[in-house]
Amino acid sequence: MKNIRLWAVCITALSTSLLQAQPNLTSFRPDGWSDVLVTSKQADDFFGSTVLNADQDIFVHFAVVNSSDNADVSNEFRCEVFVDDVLSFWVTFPDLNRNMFRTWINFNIGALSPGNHTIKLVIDTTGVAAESDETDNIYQKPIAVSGTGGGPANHRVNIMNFAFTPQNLTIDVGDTVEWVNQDTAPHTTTSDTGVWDSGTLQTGKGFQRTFSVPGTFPYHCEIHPSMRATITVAGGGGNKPNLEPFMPEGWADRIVVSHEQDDFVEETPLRNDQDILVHFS
Ligand SMILES: [Cu+2]
Repeated sequence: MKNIRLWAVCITALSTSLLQAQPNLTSFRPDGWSDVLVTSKQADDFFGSTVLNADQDIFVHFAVVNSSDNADVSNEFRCEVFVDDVLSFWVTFPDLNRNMFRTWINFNIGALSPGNHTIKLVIDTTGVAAESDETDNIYQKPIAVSGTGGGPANHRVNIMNFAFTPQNLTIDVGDTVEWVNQDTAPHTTTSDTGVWDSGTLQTGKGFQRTFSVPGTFPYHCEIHPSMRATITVAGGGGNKPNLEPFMPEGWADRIVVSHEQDDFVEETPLRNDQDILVHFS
């Protein structure tokens, strides 16, 4: 009798523990990624940036893990990505075993308007998996998109393989440069002339600086002095076209008013009894 009772207790304990074995889906940062959800200006860039340009497409990458070590998700489940609370795209994963993760990369959400935006990942939107924790299925990430039309631009310098890439970068006054350390070793970006110093940047960390003065700015890594590079800041609109009024030879001014056709020598004062012709260049 005692034995039977003991078995009953064991079976009850076993079934309770089986019932408690639940999967848990949540967002996940794979090795080498800067976050669980990454936005980038280029495909296959999993460090990405939260500072993006309005004239460039934006790529979204995210990863989902089943953090349970005793239960699988064996059904297909759906994840949705929202931009400013509007559904942008959704993905269906076939299943997800315990302690495994899946990624979805290089989804092009197009360009966004200048200003601040929020990218939101919602995991298992249809509630397929009964999870041990249903409160960790949403991840939100703020991003900033800067304007176009000759306005300031953002540039990226990757620190990888003990080098700054690109090594020589030319930008315009007002533009911002973001350095991101993609090496396993720590680095710095330090101006040779004391204009800026990022301090030590560990793997995945970045540093930003806006350049408001034209000139050539050599810099280096304090930890590895052989790492050298240059930012060249061109004067206001130096490499952009510039339209302005112009005075051709033989003209009296950039705008000429006259009473006769092909008369580019100004007549003043003009008379009110004749048509007035306007010429400009
Ligand atoms: Cu270094």
